Amino acid sequence: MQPFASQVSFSTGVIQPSGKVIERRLSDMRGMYLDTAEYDRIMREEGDRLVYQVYPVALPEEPGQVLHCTTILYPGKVGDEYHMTKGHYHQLRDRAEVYLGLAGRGYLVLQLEDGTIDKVLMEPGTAAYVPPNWAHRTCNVGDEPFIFFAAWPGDSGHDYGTIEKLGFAQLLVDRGGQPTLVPNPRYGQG
Ligand code: S6P
Ligand code: ZN
Repeated sequence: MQPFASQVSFSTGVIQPSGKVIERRLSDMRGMYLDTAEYDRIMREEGDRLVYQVYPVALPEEPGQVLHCTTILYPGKVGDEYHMTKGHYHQLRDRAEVYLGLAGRGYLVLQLEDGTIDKVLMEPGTAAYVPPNWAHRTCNVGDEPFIFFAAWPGDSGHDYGTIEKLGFAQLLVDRGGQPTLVPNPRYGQG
């Protein structure tokens, strides 16, 4: 493989050239937001919102590579729960990851498989570390797109199923203007 470079726009999050851009809409996240009545109302009255996009640099997912991409997480809420990514563990649980905040304001929410939760505030310039074994999800707590760059080992793989089934033990919600973690009453119900 030859060395190469990609251009990352810090203001828009667009990477050029990029691989296939991933778009996640509200309909891709059915069951993930706690307030299902509000989810249904938005889908019915406002339509299927774009929640986030991922611009990947095209690379083979194999040992030795360092995969990297940007995520553009649009502002908004479902009820009092902030727009968020689906969240995942890495298939190989001991593969870590680095996030770098480029624009906007968000939280990285992390969880171990025993339900232990932590969160890290991310602003432009914040390099946040996802250690081995932690599931990770980001939430936009601002009024502008929250944009970050991520890099992780090429053989990590993604396990979405565990989070789709069990959820996160705590959810990030707006409590009087303050992003606050609250217990997820549906955690672990499968
Ligand atoms: C990949 C890394 C990020 C996420 C992206 C979208 O390991 O953690 O690039 O893929 O932020 O989140 P998700 O949970 O839908 O993959
Ligand atoms: Zn990841």
